[in-house]
Amino acid sequence: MNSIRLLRRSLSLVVALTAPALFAAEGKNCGCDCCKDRPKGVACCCNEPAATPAATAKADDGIKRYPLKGVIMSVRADLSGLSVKHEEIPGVMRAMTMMFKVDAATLKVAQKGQVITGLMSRRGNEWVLEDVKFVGK
Ligand SMILES: [Cu+2]
Repeated sequence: MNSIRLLRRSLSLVVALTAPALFAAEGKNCGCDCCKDRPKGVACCCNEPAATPAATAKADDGIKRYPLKGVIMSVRADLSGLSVKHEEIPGVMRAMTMMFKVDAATLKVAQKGQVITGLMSRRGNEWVLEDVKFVGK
């Protein structure tokens, strides 16, 4: 009985290790951890492209990015930036209000008072905020 259980366990381990790749090729739900909560027949998540290929590429560019949370104090379209009152970034920056360059899409939807998270990095003498997410008011 125990040996059967052991055999089943090691079998499922082998399946768990090999199935994602196999099923990924077929585009089927393989039952691996990431597929667990999905209905059967849904393409395996192992087969999906990375959620943010751009972010991955960015992470390889050698620029250090730090997660930040803050509140938009003003939207400065004239500077392509946001004035953000951000929390302390331990070891990097105390809590303060400062300007961040953001992309046009972010600038367009940003509003004063919004709580945001993002990744800040230094570019020359400017600070840039990327992957801006609006998390509340
Ligand atoms: Cu700062």
